[in-house]
Amino acid sequence: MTMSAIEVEGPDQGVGDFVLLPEITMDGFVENLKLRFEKGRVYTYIGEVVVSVNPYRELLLYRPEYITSYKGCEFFERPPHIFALAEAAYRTLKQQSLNSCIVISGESGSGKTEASKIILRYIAAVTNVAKQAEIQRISNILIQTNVILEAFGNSRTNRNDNSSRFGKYMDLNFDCKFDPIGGKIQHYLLEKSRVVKQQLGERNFHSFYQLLSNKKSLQDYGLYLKPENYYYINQGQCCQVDRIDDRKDYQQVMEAFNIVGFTQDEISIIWKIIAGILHLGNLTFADVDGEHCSIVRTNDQNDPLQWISKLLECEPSDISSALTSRVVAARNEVFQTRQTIIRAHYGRDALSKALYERLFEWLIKYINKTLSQDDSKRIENPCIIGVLDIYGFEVFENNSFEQLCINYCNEKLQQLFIELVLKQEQDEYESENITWQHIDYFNNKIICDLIEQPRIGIFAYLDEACQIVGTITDDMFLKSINTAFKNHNHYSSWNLTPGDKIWKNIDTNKLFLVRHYAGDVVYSVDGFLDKNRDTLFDDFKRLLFNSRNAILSSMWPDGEKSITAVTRRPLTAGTIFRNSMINLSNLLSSKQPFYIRCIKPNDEKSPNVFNVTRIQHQIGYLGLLENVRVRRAGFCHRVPYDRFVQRYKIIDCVRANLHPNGPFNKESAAYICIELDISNDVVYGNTKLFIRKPISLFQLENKRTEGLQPIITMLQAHLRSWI
Ligand code: AD9
Ligand code: MG
Repeated sequence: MTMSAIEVEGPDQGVGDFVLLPEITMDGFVENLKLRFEKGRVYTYIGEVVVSVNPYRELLLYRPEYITSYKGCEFFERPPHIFALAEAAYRTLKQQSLNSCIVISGESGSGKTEASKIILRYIAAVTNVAKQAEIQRISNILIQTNVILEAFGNSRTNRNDNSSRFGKYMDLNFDCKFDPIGGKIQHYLLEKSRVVKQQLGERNFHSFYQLLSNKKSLQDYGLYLKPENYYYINQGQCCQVDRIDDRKDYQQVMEAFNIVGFTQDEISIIWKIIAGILHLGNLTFADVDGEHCSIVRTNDQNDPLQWISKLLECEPSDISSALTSRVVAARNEVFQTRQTIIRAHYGRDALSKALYERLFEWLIKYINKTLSQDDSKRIENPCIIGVLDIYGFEVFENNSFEQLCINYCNEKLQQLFIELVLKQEQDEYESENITWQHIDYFNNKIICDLIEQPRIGIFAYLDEACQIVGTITDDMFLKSINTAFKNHNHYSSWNLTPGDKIWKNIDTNKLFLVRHYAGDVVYSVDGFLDKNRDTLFDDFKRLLFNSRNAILSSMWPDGEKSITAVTRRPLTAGTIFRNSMINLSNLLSSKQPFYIRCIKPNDEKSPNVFNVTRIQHQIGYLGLLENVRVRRAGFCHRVPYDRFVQRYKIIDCVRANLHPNGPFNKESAAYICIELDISNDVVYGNTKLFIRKPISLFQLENKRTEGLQPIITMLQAHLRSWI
């Protein structure tokens, strides 16, 4: 393949930028997207925003020759591609010394995580010029960290076989020569409830199945049963998934551990914790007298308690008492209370979730240490490209606290998109001294407020319920928000139809609905208070801090404190998440943003289905039509003078007003516009030329193609002779 074959994008491929559509209608938008999707052109621009449709098949678009072809190019000089956006972010850093961020949004399964990996690979490849060894090390670690984090933070859901169950923001740091020198990963709310519970058709985190696929080591972990026999991974009834090769993935994770630099001891305890959790799931309790319970022992090679003790390096008696009793301190007195069987099961699940969460946090901390800059060469203010890959908007049969957080997070990103895209346009028109006309579109701030506002948002009501001493229940919390938001346009209590108390196997007395920007979601309030409080009994913290395994013990430093020490009430999960989202918004708005808007073409994960209704819905809620309109409201295209003249000089060179070597300035641009008779449709800004109507851009492009046609024909003939 030659470069020319990569560059050529003919008229039958649809328009590469939606602003070039003759009319902005939903039908026209969808038709163009479909045409391009069918031709394997999954990227299309709206100005500098990349719209990406998940191809659900391997495309040849990411091969090294493509990387070379986009390297050093301006956004509009090549057919639309995610590489062009990565290049633009990198060039912003190099040419304008501005930190940039790439925000990838779209619903679950639309291709965000894949996009983030493609970007990472591109940046690793184009920056890999000098200082090979160190750059290679950093790039490699960055790429390998994804393998590890996906194994431990992703899972199969009913929407996506590899769904991110945590949010990830990655800072890539560059030195003054713009070579990568390190990075940092920030994570957001891991969906830890999945460790103990999965809906039908869904799996636990990949790591569990990967461990079980490695038959060689199962004896070391006492994992003699078939995967279907472990309670923590069998509830979804889909331990095996056609499109997932757990065994191969296990090998890759092991390789990644080695590349990132984990020691044998560290790798060993990671898998021991995973195995320990599997055993915990199979540990059951027997009722003693209605108030007390004891652990059921099997006295065979599968006895869970024996294996938990061996793997976590804790005494069986300590594990047993942490699970079946509670040590409480009151007025400097310490006493032990016994747990009921229900409380013991609850405690077991809480312990498993916490073990997994702490392991995940430890992995991130470890990776960050490896990615951090070498102290001897530390740069105070490195240049940064941030990449945000977060869980997409999702609606399941049963939606709980986690879905509210995930969907709220998507609301925040949508709001940021609205503010930044609008702001950018305004700023640009202002700095270029141009007047423009405002376009209205739906602002989802009202939904963000509904959820996040201090004192009067859903999270605030939830916190209030959690703080009340005494037995306040999920239902009471529901009542309070039903009253508070009864007149809110984006909230509704679930209206019961008499005789229809059960809906999709969910108790309808526990439901509320939020009208999100991307659609209505019915949440079940069941477990909200518990998940928000997120308390973990000190007994477990002490148990694991006292593990003989130093690495595991280091994950539980808070287990060291004395039983009688008074601690402040920790922040709730909802408040921590809300604060982290507000910080994330501020962080992103302090950088030059680049957007990728991902679209899921169908729910069957098929490369051949273009579901128009589903796609229209996504175009609608992502605000893409409005995006095009805003982009075209004033001007459909803007370009620095030098770039404009470079691209279109061929039009005027024929008349020899312009010399091929410039000058590439405002005057030369004016020559071209006069030549094409589009002067009335352009405005000359301080540094850029602004074009009002797409037709003028068409004209420019057509004339350019006419000028280039002889060259393209020659190249194509050359290519044919090659093949
Ligand atoms: V979620 O919000 O984490 O549930 P994502 O991240 O938006 O979701 P993901 O990137 O995981 O979706 O993509 C889903 C699947 O689509 C992948 O596992 C691939 O099988 C497929 N995919 C996505 N993008 C591409 C691509 N550029 N080329 C080929 C792709 N396949
Ligand atoms: Mg993802």
